Amino acid sequence: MFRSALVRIPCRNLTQGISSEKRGLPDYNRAIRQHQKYVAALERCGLRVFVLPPDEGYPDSTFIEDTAVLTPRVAVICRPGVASRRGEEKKVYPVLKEFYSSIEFIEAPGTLEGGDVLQVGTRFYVGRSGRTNEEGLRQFSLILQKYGYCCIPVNLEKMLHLKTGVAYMGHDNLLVAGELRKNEIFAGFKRIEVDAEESYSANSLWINGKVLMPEGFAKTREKLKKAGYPVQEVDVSEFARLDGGLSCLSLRL
Ligand code: CIR
Repeated sequence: MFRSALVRIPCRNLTQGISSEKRGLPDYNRAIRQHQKYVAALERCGLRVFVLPPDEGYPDSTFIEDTAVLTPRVAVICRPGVASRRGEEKKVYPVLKEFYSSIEFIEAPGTLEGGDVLQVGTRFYVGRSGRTNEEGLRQFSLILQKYGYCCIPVNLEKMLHLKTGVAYMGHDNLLVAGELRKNEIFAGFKRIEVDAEESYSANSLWINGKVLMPEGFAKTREKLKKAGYPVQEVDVSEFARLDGGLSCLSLRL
């Protein structure tokens, strides 16, 4: 059961954010409107949403999920794998101190981004990606052990983050796309496979029995409805231009 979420309002410098594909620049005003609707959707899932102010020093700072990993027992402050984002995590720390008595840190030269971490009960699947390195994985694994959790690394070939292509939907159900669809690591789950042309929709969120998914992916929506999930769609087109999905826009706790 999630009770709260942290989000950060997009900054005007959003247009300078990192983008691997040529999807065009995000429109700031549209991004602000979409972000407000995203917050409202989280609230409809029963969450109290804490809204942090925009941070012009970090164009990608609205993708707050990458700065920390929140678990019921401990918060882990990440260390971003890309220089332009390093420091975002320091701005989140004082806020998390209000919620957590146990906070741990990923230290240099380790890197870990929250988008690479998928929690399933006491197991944490962690993407070995362009953003999360071996040392980050090693440190994170030790932290998890200390709190009675376990770490399962997942090799990524093309995806930015692990959760770019997989979401846990509860009840042993996984929504999976692309290179992760046939990954043996997820063999024990019931897999809801996302069609190649809708792969962006694998980054959905299961919150208190409801699913938030990006708008415009009819096949995935039908598959989720068929599996019995109440689905809410949210338009996040401006964040997709910067390789960001639904999950990256919040930290849930
Ligand atoms: C970045 O490249 O870091 C941002 N433009 C997008 C981050 C997306 N975060 C996520 O998937 N967890």
